[in-house]
Amino acid sequence: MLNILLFFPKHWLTEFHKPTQAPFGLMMISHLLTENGYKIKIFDERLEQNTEELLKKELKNTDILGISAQSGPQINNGLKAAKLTREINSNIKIIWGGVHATLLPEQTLKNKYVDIIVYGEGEETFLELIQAIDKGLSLKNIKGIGYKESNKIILNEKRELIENIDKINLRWDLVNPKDYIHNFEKKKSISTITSRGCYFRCSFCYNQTFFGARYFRGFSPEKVLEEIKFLLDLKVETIKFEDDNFLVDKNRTKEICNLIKQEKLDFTWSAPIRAHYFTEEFTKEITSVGYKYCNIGAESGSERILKLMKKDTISQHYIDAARIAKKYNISTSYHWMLGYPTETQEDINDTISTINKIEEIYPNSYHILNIFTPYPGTEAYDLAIEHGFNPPNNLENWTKNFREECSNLVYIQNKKLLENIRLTGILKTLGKRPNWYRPLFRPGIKIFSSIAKKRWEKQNFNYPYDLKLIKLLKEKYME
Ligand code: B12
Ligand code: SF4
Repeated sequence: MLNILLFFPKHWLTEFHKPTQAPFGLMMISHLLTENGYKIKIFDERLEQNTEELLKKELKNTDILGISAQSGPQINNGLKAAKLTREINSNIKIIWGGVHATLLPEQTLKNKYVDIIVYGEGEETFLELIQAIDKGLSLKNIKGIGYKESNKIILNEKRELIENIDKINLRWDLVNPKDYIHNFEKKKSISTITSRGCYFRCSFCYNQTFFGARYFRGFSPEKVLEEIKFLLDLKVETIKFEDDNFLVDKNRTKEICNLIKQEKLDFTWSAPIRAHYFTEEFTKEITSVGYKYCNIGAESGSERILKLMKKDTISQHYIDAARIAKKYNISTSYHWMLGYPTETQEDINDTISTINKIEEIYPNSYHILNIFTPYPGTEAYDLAIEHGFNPPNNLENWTKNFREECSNLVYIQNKKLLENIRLTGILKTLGKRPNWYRPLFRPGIKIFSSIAKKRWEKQNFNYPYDLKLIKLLKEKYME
């Protein structure tokens, strides 16, 4: 039987806190293989200090190296591991999977450190692939993979999505769950994931390509309850549901809430929510069983941009959500995007003024601002290209931290101003939750945050000496 090593690369050069999410994708693709007798080891680079030494040791007993990566720095770290593997033993097959390989399969395959890619859902494909390699069979008929034959790239047919995802288990036994328990708002917390897809159709979201727009499958409420009980047995107080849209199916949510009530489980939990889901009735239901923290993907305060994004929300939803969130004492983070193609100063002003209105109602709300990043496989990516964005043309060039890299986003008129608004907004919010960060960073956060608050109030985003200093520190210590 083959020995399989699954590698989960770091997301950043400097990890400011320990990983808060386990490598769920790798834990899930391991299930069917483990059931079929294969030995799997998961190597989470984020937990290790010396990847090279440890990897060298592990590779001695490895036949297959699986690498998971989303677009961005994870690819860089994945490539480093692949290169090392090649140097040590060129017989080890290097298989890439995950969001990036799924969205850009051919371009990924072109890289010399990629032998095979698995695109789309990995569970059934990976099992079939490993069985074929094990038995020396042809890869020709395996759906959902791409490979090379005499330097030619072959992309097999797409695989259908798994109908009943209850047959997949999140294999916590292949990692040490304690590695992923972390402090969140002074409580012992852990993250999990219980569904795939979403009923909505946002233009910038990978869901449209990965699962198809408006398509959602969740673990059954009973299976979700089993997962919750397992996690609570680890003595955590808070569970974070990392699903794209855990609450999207209101009936499923209600059933889960009922089961939590029946079992009298006492814990707090978090999940992203769409602002218009914050109705009195629904909020009462979820908060009665511990819903306490939420992220709202607000994106913009401009109705024009929201429409263009196919967000199916209006800025008033965000303001109304603030009232409800405050009433039910839900710790709420709004996430905003600046620099969407065609965005004007007027649109930016609408975003700033929506944030101000929300903060007036709910001063404790958090606001995270980002520069819009065109990720492949989305409508927004095509729109960005239409407006002059020149996407990376090989795997190596997808390794930058695109989130902060606006140098190639040519359609943005005033990059400096946007970056200053973004950083000011974030710093202002960081001051509301200093305990999220390691003690070493806290005094700095306090000082920079109070300067940012003043800057935001005066709408003074020019001459940002404080921001320049932060940039310098970041360049020195972070990727
Ligand atoms: C948790 C999460 C994070 C966590 C940690 C990531 C983690 N543990 O994986 C953190 C907070 C760090 C994070 C950060 C960011 N994230 Co994020 N994140 C997620 C989220 C919500 C869940 C990831 C997950 O575990 N999914 C569940 C598993 C089962 O799915 P999966 O990993 O895709 O695995 C399946 C297949 O891909 C495949 N597979 C995966 N790996 C492998 C490997 C092999 C060998 C094989 C065979 C198969 C295979 O099989 C699996 C089972 O079917 C996803 C959305 C989502 N639902 O996936 C976004 C997502 C991955 N994130 C995204 C983004 C954009 C970001 C940020 C840029 C956000 C931001 N603005 O800061 C940063 C970038 C970080 C960085 N520097 O790289 C995008 C990525 C788009 C892209 N093209 O890559 C996603 C898809 C969200 C979205 N709506 O678009 N994220
Ligand atoms: S609501 Fe969230 S998960 Fe659903 S399509 Fe929009 S961004 Fe994607």
